[in-house]
Amino acid sequence: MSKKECIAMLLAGGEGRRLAPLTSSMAKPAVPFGGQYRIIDFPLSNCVNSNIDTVGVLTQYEAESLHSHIGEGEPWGLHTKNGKGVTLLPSGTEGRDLYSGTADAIYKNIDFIDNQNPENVLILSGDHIYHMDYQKMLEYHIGKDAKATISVMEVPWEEASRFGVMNVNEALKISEFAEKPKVPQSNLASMGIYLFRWDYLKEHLLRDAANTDSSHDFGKDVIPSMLSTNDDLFAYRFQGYWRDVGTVDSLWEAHMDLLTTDNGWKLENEVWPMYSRARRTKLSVHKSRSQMSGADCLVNDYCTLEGSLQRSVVFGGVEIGKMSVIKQSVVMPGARIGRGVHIENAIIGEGAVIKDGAIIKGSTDNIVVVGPHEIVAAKPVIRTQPSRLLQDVYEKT
Ligand code: ADQ
Ligand code: ADP
Repeated sequence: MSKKECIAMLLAGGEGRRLAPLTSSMAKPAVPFGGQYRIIDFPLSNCVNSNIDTVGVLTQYEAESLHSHIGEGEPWGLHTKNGKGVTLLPSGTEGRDLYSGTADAIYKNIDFIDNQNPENVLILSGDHIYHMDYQKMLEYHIGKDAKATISVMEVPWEEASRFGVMNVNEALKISEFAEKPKVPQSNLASMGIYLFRWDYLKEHLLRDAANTDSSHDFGKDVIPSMLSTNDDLFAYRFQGYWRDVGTVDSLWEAHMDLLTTDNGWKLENEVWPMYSRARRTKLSVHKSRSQMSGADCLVNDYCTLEGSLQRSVVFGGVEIGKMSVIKQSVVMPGARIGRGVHIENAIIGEGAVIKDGAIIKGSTDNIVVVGPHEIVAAKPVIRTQPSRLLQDVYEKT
């Protein structure tokens, strides 16, 4: 096969424990986002808009939830043909053993990558909300003659310990890197988006695989090993909105970010279209939006809304009964909310059923989650803790 300039490998196999119970039956990248998408639609749409036509998706945990969403890649125009398009690469099949870490997942797909014959490989995460032109990063990477380029952003100091952080010189060459340090010495954070020259990465993956002390993770093992010989790794400063939605609070905050224009972030825009597989949600008549406080809410057309909404995001197929009040919350596809329900600072999972009169109340620093298909009892119950700690209070479907 002729040489390709760049292909993408999308890591989508992590368990997403910190998003529990939303990830009880689906992989983190399959979690709904933004009224009509799934998280993985972001990196996939970015690939399409950046003219990256070959994408491998590495799945492991609850792989089926992603396989059914991605299918043959038609919604993204990434049909698998002539060696292009999207290819699902589940662990545990076709000679691939279970992936033990992010670098191991790529290592176990060396043959796939070799068959594509790429000059560069872009490694992406399946749990980020952002619009990014990867071609610009590629131009930068080539311009710097870098062996590897890591996309970076400054993050608030108090959050820096959640990320890989680094020190760079004036030319943005990386001198030090620490994965999730307890006491960070820098707030320049890795976005977990890496661009490598393939021959260089392959050599390091082989070396890492042979190292029995390694956890086979990019941030913990491979990047530090590359820097130990002072190789040319560069930071690429990304300008724009980006959020890692790996935790319940960050997922909720990223939804609230959709409801304001202050941050310059516009999910729907003509320059950077979003693609997704349309769900065949039950088409229900949209009865009334009169009680909805306009710009403060994002509401999918295919829902029945009889209660009132404030600063909330509502997906397709949702039903909200009379006299119900939903504030600062996210209601995922197909959730059914009865009458006289009060929901505040919460995420209601896909297909959950909230019976008449229930009260679900979190706070902005303690978002309550109702898991997918969970039933919250008719009797009024006040939830002030995440459901993952109080699941026994409820009936499960
Ligand atoms: P984390 O976000 O903690 O840190 P990690 O949990 O390693 O990253 O997951 C990255 C991606 O890989 C996720 O999309 C996950 O689903 C997937 N993944 C995890 N394990 C996998 C496996 N075994 N097989 C396939 N896919 C897998 C990383 C970096 C930090 C950086 C942050 C930015 O390590 O340095 O700051 O991303 O969010
Ligand atoms: P969370 O941190 O919410 O549990 P992640 O998917 O980010 O979710 O995974 C947590 C940690 O476990 C990460 O460091 C990741 O690399 C690791 N991990 C995820 N899946 C696997 C796996 N199948 N095998 C080994 N480690 C994994």
